[in-house]
Amino acid sequence: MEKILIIGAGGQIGTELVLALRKLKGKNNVIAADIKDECPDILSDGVYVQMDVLNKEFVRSFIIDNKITEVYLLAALLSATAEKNPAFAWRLNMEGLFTILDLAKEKYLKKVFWPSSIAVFGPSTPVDSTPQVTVMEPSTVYGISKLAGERWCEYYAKKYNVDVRSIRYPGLISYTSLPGGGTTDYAVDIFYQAKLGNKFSCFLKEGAKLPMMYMEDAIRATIELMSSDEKNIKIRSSYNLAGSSFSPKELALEIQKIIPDFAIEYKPDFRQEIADTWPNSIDDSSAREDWGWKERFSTSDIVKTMLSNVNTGLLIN
Ligand code: AKB
Repeated sequence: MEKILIIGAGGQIGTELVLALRKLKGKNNVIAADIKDECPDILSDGVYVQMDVLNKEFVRSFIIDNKITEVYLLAALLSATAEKNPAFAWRLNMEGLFTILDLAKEKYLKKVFWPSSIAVFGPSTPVDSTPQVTVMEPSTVYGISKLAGERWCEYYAKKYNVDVRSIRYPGLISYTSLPGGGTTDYAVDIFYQAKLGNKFSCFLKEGAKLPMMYMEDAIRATIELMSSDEKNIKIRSSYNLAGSSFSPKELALEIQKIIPDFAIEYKPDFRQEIADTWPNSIDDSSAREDWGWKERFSTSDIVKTMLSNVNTGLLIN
């Protein structure tokens, strides 16, 4: 029987992954863990544990004592926050990964999911249809930690037969919980401001085109990757994954099809420098061939779904 632990369950991906996995595997088989003392209301139908991923002894004993078989390790600092606190970002993004990979190496865990990001690419990477295997010279702390993590995942898989699986997530767009600390977060904030009837001040330039994906697609991809037969998983660093790609201007034009008065201004800050080093679009043919990935949400689907579902009350809580 699978017993799943999701670390970083209160974040943008974690929240939706817990909900989806509880639906699929039963709520008693999916434990949510996060640094926050209080369980987020939305996850209160199942077990919640306060967990600091840097408390190695606690993480180890929790996993061993509760006979956890599968871990999704989502706790991390994202690109913009990591630039403000590089030493802590490196520690947080790497140490937790080693704790979990070691537990898998010692056979306490059967399977591990660890998220990578398009941030592994850098200014010398080809920007259009970025291939799975290409030049990777990330220039952000977050990107460096994700690239190092990818190399370690592959190393543990090859040397110690650890079943670790990973996706290089693009910017993720969702309405259930707010993102925090990312360069792609503008593409979520924009919907709240549009819904409130406010002019949106964008921290990226109008032409900053980046790979993006609707959360439902990202969660489905994660679950499909994790449930695919082990023999299909040929890449143990991390899979490229594409949904749609758009710039702030293209997104604003899509929103204006539904809210014609929507206004946007561009005030690029330090996050534009991060975006400048990331691809415009991603070639995800390996994920398609190996485990059958196919996205469902186009940019216009994302816009329609977000505008009908964002709850501006979330901004206050
Ligand atoms: C970020 O912007 O830092 C993240 C990412 C692309 O990994 N959303």
